[in-house]
Amino acid sequence: MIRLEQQLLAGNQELAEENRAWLAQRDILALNLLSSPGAGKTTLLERTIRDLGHDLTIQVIEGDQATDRDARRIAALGCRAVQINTGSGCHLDAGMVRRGLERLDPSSGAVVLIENVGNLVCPALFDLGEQAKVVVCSVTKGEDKPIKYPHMFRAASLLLLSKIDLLPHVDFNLDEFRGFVAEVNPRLPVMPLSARGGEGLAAWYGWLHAQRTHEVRA
Ligand SMILES: Nc1nc2c(ncn2[C@@H]2O[C@H](COP(=O)(O)OP(=O)(O)O)[C@@H](O)[C@H]2O)c(=O)[nH]1
Ligand SMILES: [Mg+2]
Repeated sequence: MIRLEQQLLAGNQELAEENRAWLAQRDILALNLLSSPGAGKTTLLERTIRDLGHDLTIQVIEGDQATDRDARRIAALGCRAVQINTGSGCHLDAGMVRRGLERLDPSSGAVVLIENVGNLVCPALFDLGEQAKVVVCSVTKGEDKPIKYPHMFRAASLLLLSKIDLLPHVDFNLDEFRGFVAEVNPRLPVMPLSARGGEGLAAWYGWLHAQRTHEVRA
């Protein structure tokens, strides 16, 4: 079992490096968005496209086990999007993303946002060739997810704490959450935000622009 898993991950890593080179040649920034189901990834993508779409060419790869609902939500904004369905699979892998990129055919200089299958476990293991993993955690899910699913929080470069407009209505202790994050990954920045009300979005947009600049210079 362990050898099979090692072979699988080594094969994925090779494809991920090919994706990374392919993206770099085209000067494309790709980010991998991860969360449990329903944390608000697609809503955040919609809002980001509405707010930054005039400035950045944003294109999207959507991953779900079934349906093209999310890709249709993105396409409704006039943004290019492709849906990947994983069937019984619980994560996107680099081969799926390569085929997704071929279908998407992103423009040079674009930002490709990849919404992974909703799952805090398996997607952490699979490099897709992205520049960075962004984990989204919602205030409705409790403070303890970072210590329960530490691999995801160690693999991520940024944590977006979503739905903070709901803080007055849920039992969620922000200080305790920050403490749990620091326990598993002290270098992980935490940005609380609401895609609904707009609070905190400026920090996320600033981070996105900084990644873009870094990618261009790299
Ligand atoms: N109150 C509130 N609800 C949100 C926010 N973002 C998303 N939602 C809701 O959360 C649910 C799941 O959102 P969705 O974007 O589909 O999550 P995904 O599965 O991570 O893509 C939907 O009912 C959204 O309307 C937010 O900032 N505030
Ligand atoms: Mg979604």
